Amino acid sequence: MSVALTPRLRSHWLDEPAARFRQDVWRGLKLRPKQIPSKYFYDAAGSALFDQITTLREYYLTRTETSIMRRARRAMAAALGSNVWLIEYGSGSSTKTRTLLDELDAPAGYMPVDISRDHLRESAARIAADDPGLRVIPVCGDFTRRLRLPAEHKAAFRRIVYFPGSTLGNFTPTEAAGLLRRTARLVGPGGGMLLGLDCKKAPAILHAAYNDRAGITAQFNCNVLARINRELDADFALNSFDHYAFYDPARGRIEMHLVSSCDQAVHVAGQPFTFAAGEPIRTECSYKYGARDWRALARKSGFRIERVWTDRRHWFAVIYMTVV
Ligand code: SAH
Ligand code: AVI
Repeated sequence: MSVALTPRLRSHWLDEPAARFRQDVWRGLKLRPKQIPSKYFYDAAGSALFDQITTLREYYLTRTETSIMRRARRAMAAALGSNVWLIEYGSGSSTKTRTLLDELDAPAGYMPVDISRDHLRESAARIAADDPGLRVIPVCGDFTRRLRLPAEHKAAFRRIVYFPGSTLGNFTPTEAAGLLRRTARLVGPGGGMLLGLDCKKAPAILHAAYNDRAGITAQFNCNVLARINRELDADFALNSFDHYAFYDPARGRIEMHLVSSCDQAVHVAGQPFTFAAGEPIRTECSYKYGARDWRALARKSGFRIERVWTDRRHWFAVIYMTVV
């Protein structure tokens, strides 16, 4: 369905049906360990909480990536070239994109893709208002599914997928390779991808980033249960699940859980689920990358790495790759 927001802002809403949300939650709560897909964090409240996380002292990711983007913006724009369509996965507030768009030579258009409908609507409207000459086509949908993107980008000289924030880290290595292979097909020969990835580093720094003192990450984590209560007629007792996040150096990933503090039963859309005291629901994995990991990923998915920009401490990397 297409909805006109402003005369220039034609939007595509490929909404996730409530039935799929219910199926995914039912299926996940039957697994051992129980799981909820991390994409369900992002309703309006979840996106607002994520934006708060990006400002936390402990959450160095956004600050570090932003500084890389600011410092390297000219070199990035030169590498991407003129007249490109910029397609962004998981665009959120599109803050870092602004830096890139301001520097690009005559971009053909900007297509932010995000699952969080209201947040996307506001961010896209802001970008369009800031740059009245830019064609902006927001697409609300799940980029892990076979999205049929609006055809406008096909006429462009070159397509670039921008995927910042280390959101790729929220997928297993197999899922990440699949997503990148589909991206290579989408942008085609001559197309490219600009990918932001959080790097492996001292476990204590990673641990602190997902266990902030103000408890905002805990609120972000618990919001998924509040969302399930709101949208799926469920009865999670929110104060009987505790935020628990840790870094597993062997797997190179943060795991985020909600741990039941007592024996209890919960109903989700009429289905009962039991929890033992101490039983976790895994809500997110956040993989951290080293140079060897991203080289292997690019090789497997049909991309050639052209440039890598990083910060002084090598905490975060922004990688430009083109289709081989
Ligand atoms: N790119 C922003 C936001 C990162 S948060 C930044 O770097 O700060 C992750 C974003 O991806 C959220 O806006 C969330 O709504 C979106 N997202 C997560 N999984 C998604 C999926 N499967 N399909 C589409 N959007 C998704
Ligand atoms: C969006 N994504 C990369 C964030 C991350 O760091 O994995 C989500 C997040 N989870 C907890 N804090 C932030």
